[in-house]
Amino acid sequence: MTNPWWQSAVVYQVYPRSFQDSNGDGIGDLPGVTRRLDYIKRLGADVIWLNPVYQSPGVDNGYDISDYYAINPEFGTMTDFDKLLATAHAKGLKIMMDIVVNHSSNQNEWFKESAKSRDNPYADYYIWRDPVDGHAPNNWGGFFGGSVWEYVDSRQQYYLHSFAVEQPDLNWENPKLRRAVYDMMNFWVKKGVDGFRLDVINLISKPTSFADGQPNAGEPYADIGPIIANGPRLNEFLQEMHDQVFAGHDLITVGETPGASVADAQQFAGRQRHELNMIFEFEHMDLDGNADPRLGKWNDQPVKLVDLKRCLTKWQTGLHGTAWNSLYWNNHDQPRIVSRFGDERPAYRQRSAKMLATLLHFLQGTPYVYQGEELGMTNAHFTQLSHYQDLESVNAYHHFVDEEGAVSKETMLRYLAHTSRDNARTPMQWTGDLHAGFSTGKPWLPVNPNYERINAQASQTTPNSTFSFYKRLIALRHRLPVMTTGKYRLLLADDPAVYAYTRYTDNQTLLVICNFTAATQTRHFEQLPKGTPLLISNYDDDHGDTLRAYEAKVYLY
Ligand code: ISL
Ligand code: CA
Repeated sequence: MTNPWWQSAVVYQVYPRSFQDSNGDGIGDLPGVTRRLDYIKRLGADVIWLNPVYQSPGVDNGYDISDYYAINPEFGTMTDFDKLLATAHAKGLKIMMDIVVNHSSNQNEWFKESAKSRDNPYADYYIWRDPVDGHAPNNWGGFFGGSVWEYVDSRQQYYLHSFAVEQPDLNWENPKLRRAVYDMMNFWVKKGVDGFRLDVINLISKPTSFADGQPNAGEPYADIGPIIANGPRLNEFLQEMHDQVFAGHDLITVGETPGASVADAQQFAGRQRHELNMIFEFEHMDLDGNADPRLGKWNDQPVKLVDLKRCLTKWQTGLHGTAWNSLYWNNHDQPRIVSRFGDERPAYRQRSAKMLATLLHFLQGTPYVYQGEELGMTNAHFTQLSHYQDLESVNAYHHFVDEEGAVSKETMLRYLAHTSRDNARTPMQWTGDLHAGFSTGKPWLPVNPNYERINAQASQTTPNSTFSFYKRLIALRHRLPVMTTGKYRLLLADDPAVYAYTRYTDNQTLLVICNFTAATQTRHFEQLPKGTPLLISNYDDDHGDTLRAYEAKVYLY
């Protein structure tokens, strides 16, 4: 069986708002992306995942869509989109759209109609419930804080919103809604897009019972995430979507599935299941959660290497031969990996960024590179709440500091600096010039002051840069089938400092060795045949059993 193309492809994620501004309004846009396609091509990526570019009031930076058939004027016009797609295709780059169909914006015509009355053609496009004893129907709490229920006078009912109040959940039980979603997706397929990233797609099938959940101690609401994830009709809906949209097209499809287990992935992204090609799971991103369950993701703790090994190993072995995963350290929702699992001190930043890249790119799955990761871009280090724009961060601060007093102001600012989504969203650092070459105007989110040192121009003119290292890793994936197909075996499972593994087929082995510390380590790998040359390393030479600070090296034999 030959492997589908997307198994040996590399995806580059573009967050259009922060990538390249073309008209000086401080907001990245589609002509900006088009202008930078050669950069992505030079890196060697095959596919671009474009975060949502549809018309949106921007409450959640585009994840609140008011018109699925229109481009956000801040980003340009449909003509600009068509031009981007055509130019990308001419350069051999594919474009993957971000589709958000668990919810829409409350400014979407569908919702405006739905809210008017209980009997109009859109009445059942959203999830409406009667009040219970004059209150919200249950105690579910949303991803961005507060109750998931919002009362609307015109219907005298509540609607459900898993995320912000302005993001009402669509009612997938309604076949008319599903038809409308597939029609919309087919509109984009007809345009010639090459695939979809499906936002929180494992939340679309809601449970049959809307009974109260169990809140964490001291919290008024029960976290809706686990309650609505992997609902009873999810596989049916995904297979229907496959039949109605994907079938007969050679698309790349990835489902964002927070909370998914290995067994879930074997369904959504299983061979011959006709659902999705692959998923984004979050287990390795959730390893550094706060010990206090109320605080969830908000923390400032480093991850323990043995936990990371256990987690990645479970997925590598669990999915081998049965399903396909995506590989990522970063996206627009996560802090920068070099600040999180690496070491951003100037002496170690590039070294550790390359080490992390090595570890990830030799695993089985489709690698995703988030804009700026290939430069070793770091966290933003914002020091005041006013620096943040992300509603999740701002809501969490108000909730934990002002409402609950769960943590002090200083602690919460430290948590935000470590974890906030805005760490990933500061503008792309292109040059050492004003606003990092991102815009001639004032950027919508401050540029990281380290742009004078860390930028694409500097990275591309230095032979040993993080950029050129990513370029080499991507080229290797295209050249060596063992990176796509090889089996995975973890070595040194309990070692707290060194992550080592092999990938192997019947006649080839890759040995990957990564020192996760700034200290020198000594490890002996007896399986390595004497004299085997390095395939790739973040140092110029090989010191054998001695591993220098953040050293990463790979052998092929
Ligand atoms: O951001 C998160 C972790 O900090 C997640 O809880 C995130 O909200 C979840 O993974 C869903 O993310 C996606 O849908 C959200 C949107 O805000 C995110 O940007 C998007 O990636 C709602 O559409
Ligand atoms: Ca602009």
